[in-house]
Amino acid sequence: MEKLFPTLMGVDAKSSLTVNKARDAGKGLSALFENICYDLHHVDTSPPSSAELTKEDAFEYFRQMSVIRNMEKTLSALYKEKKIRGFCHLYSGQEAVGVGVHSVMSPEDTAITSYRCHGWIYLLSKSVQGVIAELLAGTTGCARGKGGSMHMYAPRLYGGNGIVGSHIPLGTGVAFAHQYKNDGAVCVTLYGDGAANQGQTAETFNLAKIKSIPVLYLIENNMYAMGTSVLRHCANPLLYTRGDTIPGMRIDGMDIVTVREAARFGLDYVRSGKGPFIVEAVTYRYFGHSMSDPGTSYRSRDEIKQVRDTKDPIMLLKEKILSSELGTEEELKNIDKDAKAEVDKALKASLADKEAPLEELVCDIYSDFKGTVRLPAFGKFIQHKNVGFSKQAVK
Ligand SMILES: Cc1ncc(C[n+]2csc(CCOP(=O)(O)OP(=O)(O)O)c2C)c(N)n1
Ligand SMILES: [Mg+2]
Repeated sequence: MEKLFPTLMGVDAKSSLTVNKARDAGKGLSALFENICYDLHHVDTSPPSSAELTKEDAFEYFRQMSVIRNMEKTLSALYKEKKIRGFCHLYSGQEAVGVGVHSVMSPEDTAITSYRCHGWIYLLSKSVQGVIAELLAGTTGCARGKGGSMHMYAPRLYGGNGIVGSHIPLGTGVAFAHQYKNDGAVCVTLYGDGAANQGQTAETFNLAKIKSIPVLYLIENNMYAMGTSVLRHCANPLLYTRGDTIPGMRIDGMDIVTVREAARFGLDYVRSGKGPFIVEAVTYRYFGHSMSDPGTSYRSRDEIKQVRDTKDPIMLLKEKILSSELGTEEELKNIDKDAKAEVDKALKASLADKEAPLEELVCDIYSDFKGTVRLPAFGKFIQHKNVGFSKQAVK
């Protein structure tokens, strides 16, 4: 681990930002952070080396990351109690990527990701119940209990996709629709280090570049594809260079200020009409690949502990807030307490939820279809309806 993280980062394993004391220039408290590091590939203008962080934003990022962390802890416990069946891929450790990227997306931008989607669903739906109830197969889940961990949806989020790499062309297609409609939006297409090796990724890059499609490829390089480390599965582990002529950058994905600035830079580039851009965020997953993987046969407990102790994204933001005096320990404790309460409330409501009736199996297959759908196993025709999200799944 000591070698893996810095090797991948190209920067020091410790968060290297310089912290300045917070001040109020009339618009509320904010602090300046300097020395943001990026590894660049075909990027011709320099991304910002410093960034201002307001107290309001810092607290909101801290809250969102705490909600996701607590939500995933709850899901892990539910899985162990056998209340969640099937797949369950947790996002813990990667929170700075989701929260940082989401914070700079425009309201009309879209996103698509792999099965490791719980954090992203929460960010775009603002509902913890939408995630927990989905895993418990309840109707207030974000796919009304029919999708489970891998097939979750939220407004402007096109899944939750189970086949590795399959959503990279899909996200590029969503972006192509933005271009076709000329609506100014970008599709943030997230994928893992393993998916970077899929053949369809290379094909998609070619089309995206040649057509200047407004897509931001956001690689969540958590260093492993199931049990295989990125240095073992990639002939070229510099994933941000693998778009060839597509510009890219690699960043510390555990540092939310860096993630936010990189995503903002990438989104601006894409929005200006220049075509696709790649951001590789180097991050880490704390749990195994899925809940059925203990996650310790191909990496040591020491490695996980070392990341938790030195690179945890929530801890790094907390340190920034405290050392810049943007906030106090007490304030952060209260935010975390509220985050836990939000998750507990969603858990209670989700446990009280019910499964959808059989007829709902054929709902929401089409966007607008008034006919019937045959359910072969039951030998019946059932009226197709659009039911959509429950009000608890989207806030
Ligand atoms: C086409 C395909 N091949 C193999 C699998 C089995 N599989 C599921 S996840 C995974 C690893 C993907 O790793 P990565 O892209 O790094 O994402 P992460 O799980 O680390 O978020 C594999 C090989 C699959 N789902 N789809
Ligand atoms: Mg991975």
